[in-house]
Amino acid sequence: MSGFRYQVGIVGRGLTARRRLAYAVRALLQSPILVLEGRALLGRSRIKRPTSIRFMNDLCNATLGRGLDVGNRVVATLRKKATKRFDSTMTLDGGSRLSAEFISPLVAELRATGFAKIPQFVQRELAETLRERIEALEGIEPGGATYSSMEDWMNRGSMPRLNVNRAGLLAVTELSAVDLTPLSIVARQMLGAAPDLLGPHSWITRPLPDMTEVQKEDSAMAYHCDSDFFGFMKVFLLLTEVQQENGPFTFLSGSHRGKRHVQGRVTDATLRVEPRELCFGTGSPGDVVLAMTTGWHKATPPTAGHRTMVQWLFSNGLFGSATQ
Ligand SMILES: O=C(O)CCC(=O)C(=O)O
Repeated sequence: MSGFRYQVGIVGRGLTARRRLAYAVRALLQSPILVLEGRALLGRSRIKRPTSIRFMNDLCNATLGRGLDVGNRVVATLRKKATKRFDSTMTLDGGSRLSAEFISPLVAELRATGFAKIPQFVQRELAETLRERIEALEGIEPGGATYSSMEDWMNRGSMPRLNVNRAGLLAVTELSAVDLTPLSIVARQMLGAAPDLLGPHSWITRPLPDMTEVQKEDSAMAYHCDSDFFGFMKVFLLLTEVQQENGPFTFLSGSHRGKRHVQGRVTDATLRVEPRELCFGTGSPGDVVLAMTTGWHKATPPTAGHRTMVQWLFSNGLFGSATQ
């Protein structure tokens, strides 16, 4: 894959053949967890053992990501019945968001680049209401400091990211007005299986002068690849105007298909990405960004304003991350 120069750039971060072998051995030793967490694997319950995610990371590191792709196909086969049930309840409806004309181009774009946008998936008015409600909620910085609202964080906070309190978020009744059905059909096509829905989560990002590499890493503003589940797709709903200066979600086009690893986060210089290879989650309140975040991605460090988003995740089974 000649376009993936950045793979050369990351050699030397420790993923030598010997390190990969060590990850493979540890993954093998942990593999009984697949049976112990069989119900989660099939999407019938949440995981009970938090070490599941370590197994996923080890597998991903050992196989440069390919193990997740193979695992996804195996899980899809095991979940055939659930997928049949899902397919029988979803009827494509010509001319609407549930039509093949809406779904197919999105799936094609996601397969090719790992990234797609849907303008005005949610009406602007609803997005603005959601923003108002969410920015008034309590939140927590990656370091653990808590704030009563976005305004409080803006005045006293020390990090560029605030995670909105989940209990508060679940009480935002307007969120249930967001119909995710068309996105679940896209996810079904991308994952090859009936999707499980996780979320919502929400966070706010803002500029911080002289941000350190550690602050960037802790705030998802350094490149990384996710390995939450064998197969998954993330959905981001923009609630603010997001232009380049507001720190859009950034995705390295096509990197969901390439070799990758999950060992930590890397700087822009280490990854050696050309600007033309990047897709940006810019847009307006109500726009949706879809991304296969097994590929390289981050939030661009913002220089102006702030960005508020809601995220959902569609997974193939529930083995892996303990995320709600
Ligand atoms: O906030 C962002 O744009 C990045 C989010 C991210 O890295 C993730 O959801 O894995």
